[in-house]
Amino acid sequence: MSQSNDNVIPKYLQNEVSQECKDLMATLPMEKGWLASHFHQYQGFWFYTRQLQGLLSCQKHFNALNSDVIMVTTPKSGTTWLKAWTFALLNRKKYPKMFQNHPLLTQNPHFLVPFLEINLYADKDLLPDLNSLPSPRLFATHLPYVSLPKSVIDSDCKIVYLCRNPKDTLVSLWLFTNKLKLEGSSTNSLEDSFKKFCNGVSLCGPFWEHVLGYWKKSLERPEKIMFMRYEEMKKNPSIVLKELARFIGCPFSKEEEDEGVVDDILKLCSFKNLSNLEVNKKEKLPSGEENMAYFRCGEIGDSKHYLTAEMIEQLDTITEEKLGQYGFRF
Ligand code: PAP
Repeated sequence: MSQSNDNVIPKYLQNEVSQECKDLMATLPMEKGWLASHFHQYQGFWFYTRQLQGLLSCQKHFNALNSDVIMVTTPKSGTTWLKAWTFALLNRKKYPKMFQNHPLLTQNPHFLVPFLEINLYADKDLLPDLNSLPSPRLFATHLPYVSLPKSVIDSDCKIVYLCRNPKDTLVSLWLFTNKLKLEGSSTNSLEDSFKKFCNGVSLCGPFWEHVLGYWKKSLERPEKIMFMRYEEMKKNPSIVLKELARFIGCPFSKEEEDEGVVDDILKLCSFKNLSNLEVNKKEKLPSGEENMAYFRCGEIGDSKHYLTAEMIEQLDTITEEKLGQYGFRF
């Protein structure tokens, strides 16, 4: 059922959303978001208002080049870490002295690798000029496979997909959104967030469909999509980093390996190093989030300190039901 624009968009965003987007939103199912007041369901997935505006704009205007690298992540799966890894890999010739003048020492990875729909295409009146960016261009997105701009699918650009087990993803998302809430506003209870997550109503959720979309495509087109898991990055960092380097077309040479470049990148991008930098302790992103909100504990299984045994069982059951039949397990 169509609703009036007054109800489907928060008042303060009325001028920031195009008429086309407003008209579309009036036809979409809506829910209350975790942080934003409005969540819209489009192409089967949930987005906040500004993000949907950016999604429509990048679907229409973004032209992927064959040389582009597009990082896709489910929110809270290690995006910040993967951005750091990929940026460090692609720029290692430019900044050989990694611990002296590397941009990752003074800028947050989210600043160095922008999101398509959240940063570059978020302004309804302004399209980014991406032609002058050095090649290979590096972009990020949280979009599900069905919502990717057509040129990303049709071109030979590389897609690197990262996800994380749903228990840690949920807890990380719940704590993150509560942290970003304005002082004085009420926080989300774990019970409510858990229910929403299980029902698929989470940022770019349903989580399981997001994972499944890329899992299936990565099996069909392994040369196009590299499928990664946070847990593997934690357990076998140097193996995964080397695989990633090969996949995006900048494999490590024997000399580099002998010189310790793999270890240097891992050290530069480690939780310990990044979270202790002044920039990540004290500064904010242009969009207003404190950089430190992206670094909490960075461990596998920390969710067990928050979730009840019943919650864990329910999440495991949903995961097995939805993904097990496709040979996918966390
Ligand atoms: P985003 O989707 O909002 O960009 P994202 O970076 O994907 O967030 O997720 C943040 C998680 O990655 C946090 O997990 P936690 O809440 O369970 O602790 C954060 O701590 C973790 N993280 C950030 N940087 C690193 C890193 N260098 N190494 C390992 N984990 C990291």
